[in-house]
Amino acid sequence: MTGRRAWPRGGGLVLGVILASGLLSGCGGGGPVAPAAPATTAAGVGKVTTAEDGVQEITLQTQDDYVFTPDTFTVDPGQVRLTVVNMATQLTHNFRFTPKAGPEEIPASISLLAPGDRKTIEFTVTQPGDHPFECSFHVQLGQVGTMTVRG
Ligand SMILES: [Cu+2]
Repeated sequence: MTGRRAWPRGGGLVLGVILASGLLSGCGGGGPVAPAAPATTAAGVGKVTTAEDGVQEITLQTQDDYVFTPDTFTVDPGQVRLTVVNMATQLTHNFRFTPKAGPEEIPASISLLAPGDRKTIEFTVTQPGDHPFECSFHVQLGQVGTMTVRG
């Protein structure tokens, strides 16, 4: 229960790995989506770290498809600072916690994230469990994810 030491930021080697293996096996039909595979991963994407002020930080990436990278991550109860970077050249996305889907209401959201934008929100979580999130524009196309809060 003691405060944990702030981890140094950066270190930036991250997960090209999850991108390497096929993204969505269940993606039947394969619509004619933009050919741009997410060859570029923004720095710091995908890893939960603790900032110097003690707040947990996570950066997600979107691009010219309908996937959050990563689409799952885990935090401890407490404050979270979440950034979404949109590496797309075409698609605008957004970010919200799916209404009435998780164990608690998290009103923080990013209403619009144009190509090239990055935005950061902060919120506090108290309830352990799975907190589903989505891009409301593309939820029908499967652009969803899950933030797990540890018990
Ligand atoms: Cu989207």
